[in-house]
Amino acid sequence: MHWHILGAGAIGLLWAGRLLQAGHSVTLILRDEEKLRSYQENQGFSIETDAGQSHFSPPAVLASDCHRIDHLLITTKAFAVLDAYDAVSNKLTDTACILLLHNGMGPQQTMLENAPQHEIWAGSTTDGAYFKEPWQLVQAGKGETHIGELSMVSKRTLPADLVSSIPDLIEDQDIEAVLWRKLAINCAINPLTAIFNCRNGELLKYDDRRAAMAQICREVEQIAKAHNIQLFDRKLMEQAWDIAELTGENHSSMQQDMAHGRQTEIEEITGFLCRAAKQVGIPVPANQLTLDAVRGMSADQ
Ligand code: KPL
Repeated sequence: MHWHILGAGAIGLLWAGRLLQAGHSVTLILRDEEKLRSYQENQGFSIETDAGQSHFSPPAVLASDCHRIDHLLITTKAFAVLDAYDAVSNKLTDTACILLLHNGMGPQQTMLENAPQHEIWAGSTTDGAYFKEPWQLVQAGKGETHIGELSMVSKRTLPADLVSSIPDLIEDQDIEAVLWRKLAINCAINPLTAIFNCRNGELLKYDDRRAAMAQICREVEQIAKAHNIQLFDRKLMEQAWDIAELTGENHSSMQQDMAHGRQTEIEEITGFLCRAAKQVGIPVPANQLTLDAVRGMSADQ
C-alpha cells in the first residue's frame, strides 16, 4: 500500500518512518515551496530512538503535484485538517481510506459529513516526539495509538499494513469515546499550561491551578455524561493528575504553540467542549473562562 502523509510534524514523520521501515511506500505532501525546499536541502528526515538514528528520504510533493491517492494520513494541526483535505480531495480515489490523527474534536465530524463516500478512520495517540532541529526528530516515548472507523460505511478491519508497521496500535470500535477521553485530558491540561505559561507538572504545584483543573474536570465529566460518553473508570481529575505528573517536564502542545506565537488548537479542544455544553444546556464557566483567556492571549500576540 502507498500512503500519502499530509502534515510533516512530529507524528506525521514518526508514522512515515515506521511505514517505511516496515517496507511500505510513502509520499509526504508538504505545505508550500519553502517547506519542500528545506526538505530537499536536508535530503529527507531522521528519527532518533533508543536504538539509534535512522534516515529516511521518501518523495515529497506539493498537494497540487500529487496524483492518485488511495491511502491518506492527515496529521496536521486540528484547525488545518479541513483545508488540507480540500487541497487533495480531487486526487482521492472513490474508495480512498483516510486516517485522521490530531488533537481535539470537530474536524472528524465535519469530514464525515462532507466526505461520506470515503472510508474515514480517526485515532488518538500518546506517542511522544519532538524536533531537535528541523527534520531531526527524537522519539521521546513509546505510546499507544487507538484507531477506529468513523464512517461505519461497512464493518471494515484496520488496514493491514498499519497493523504490521505501527507498534501498539489498538483498534477501537467506539472511537468517539476514545476521542472524548483525549479531549477531556487536553481540556484539563493544555489551556491552563498556556495561560500560566508552565510545564504540565507545574499545574499540580499551586492551589489555584489545581482548583481550576478540578473545576474544569468536573464540568467535562458532566458534559460527557450528558452526551452518553463514558470517560474513565475513575475521576477525570485523578486521570489528568497522573498524566500531568507523568509528562511533568513536558510543555503541552498548546503552551508551545502560544509561546511561539502560533495558532493554538483551543477551538477544537475547549471550544468543542463549550459547544457540546451548549447543545445540552449545561453551563461550563471554568472551561468558558479558559477558552476566553486563550482566545484573548492569542489575539494580543
Ligand atoms: O496531549 C497533550 C498535549 O500536549 O497536547 C498532553 C497530554 C497534555 C501532554 O502534553
